[in-house]
Amino acid sequence: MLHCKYYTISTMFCFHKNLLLQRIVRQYSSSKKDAKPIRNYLKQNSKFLDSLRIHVKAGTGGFGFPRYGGEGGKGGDVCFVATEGMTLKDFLKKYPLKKLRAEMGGNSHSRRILGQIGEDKKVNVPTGITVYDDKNVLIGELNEPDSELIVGKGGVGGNKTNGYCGLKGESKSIKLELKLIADIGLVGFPNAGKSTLLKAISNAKPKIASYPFTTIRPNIGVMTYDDLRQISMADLPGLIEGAHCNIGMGHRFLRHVERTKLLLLVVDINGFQLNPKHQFRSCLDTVVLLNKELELYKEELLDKPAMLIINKMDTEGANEKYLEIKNQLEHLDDTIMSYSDEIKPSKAIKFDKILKISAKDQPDDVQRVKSTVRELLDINEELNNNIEYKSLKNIKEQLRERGPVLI
Ligand SMILES: Nc1nc2c(ncn2[C@@H]2O[C@H](COP(=O)(O)OP(=O)(O)O)[C@@H](O)[C@H]2O)c(=O)[nH]1
Ligand SMILES: [Mg+2]
Repeated sequence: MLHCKYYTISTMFCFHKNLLLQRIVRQYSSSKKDAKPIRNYLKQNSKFLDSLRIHVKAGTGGFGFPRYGGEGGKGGDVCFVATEGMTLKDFLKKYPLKKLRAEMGGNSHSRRILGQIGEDKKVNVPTGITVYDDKNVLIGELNEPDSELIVGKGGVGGNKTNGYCGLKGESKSIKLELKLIADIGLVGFPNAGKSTLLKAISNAKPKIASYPFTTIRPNIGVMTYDDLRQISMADLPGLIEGAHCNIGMGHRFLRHVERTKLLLLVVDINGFQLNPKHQFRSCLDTVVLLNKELELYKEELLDKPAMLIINKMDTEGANEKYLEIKNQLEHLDDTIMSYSDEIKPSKAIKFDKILKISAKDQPDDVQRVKSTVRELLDINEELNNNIEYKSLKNIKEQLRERGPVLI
């Protein structure tokens, strides 16, 4: 009887699920015949969008006028303008067809010898966008608000050199990748406790579980201090050994750390093993491997302010394990030398601070992290200001030396 009831409930559930899927498929295949319906549905309904492929077509140059040597107008460019507070979803809402085109240049004719220049298509995009062409070659980055980038060049107008036939504007498919802005980026292998820390320290509600890849999109949390200062922290998931060869989710999310001011590397004192088929890595190994993955993604990341968090110090034997590696962690330059070439980074990351904590159920430890990251951010801000101040002073002094002397 019970079995029968269970059977009915499960078939009903399957039936409803199928109905829902069919409805989604119908809805999205009728709007766009060749589209991938389910993927589109997920894309439009997921909260997070950090990459997008679109097509741009710049304007073709206008025809020249051979009889009078008239030149056609240049075709318009497609140009991105970085805009604060905008998301890729806003972009998609405005351009659902994902096609951008600029105007053609005007033709030259007897009453207007120089053809009119085609109007540029200026398009607002979120600040923090990197643009690649369809072969993944970098076209440019827009990291400053109001900065501009031409992503499709308009064709030259028709003139003597091209037989008075305007050249075609660039027409290509490009990829937009968004880098999030957060003050702090959490970097670590799965299961280290990044989501647990983020949840305990901030207002974020990430998924937590003892299996890899529970977080498949970056989560951002905001930490609020007693004086109401706010600092944001992003959990960048999915990094595993070999990510640089696109294993797992590759470096998909690592690009977000490029825009953070402080890297927070989180490792499990007990080490890490993705699954029984993979090699076990000790805590020290994971630090070296993270160092290597960061370097392989972008060497400059190693120069960012960084802090190391050794997590799960509440587990059995954690303290002994920590004491064993403490010295090696503090002298990472020497430590990496003993690693084989495929693991060894060419440069050791320099930690501004190493903290051992338990992210789970230890509010005091979490508070310690919270106050330390604030201190580190402040110190680095001050250092940067000092550098700017010093270089300004240098320039002023040089000017004074070379400048005109008043008599
Ligand atoms: N014992 C112990 N377990 C922890 C601690 N922090 C996280 N965990 C557990 O480790 C597992 C993975 O944590 P999670 O935060 O999802 O790791 P993430 O993959 O790095 O985001 C979960 O089962 C957590 O409950 C800790 O300080 N001590
Ligand atoms: Mg997680």
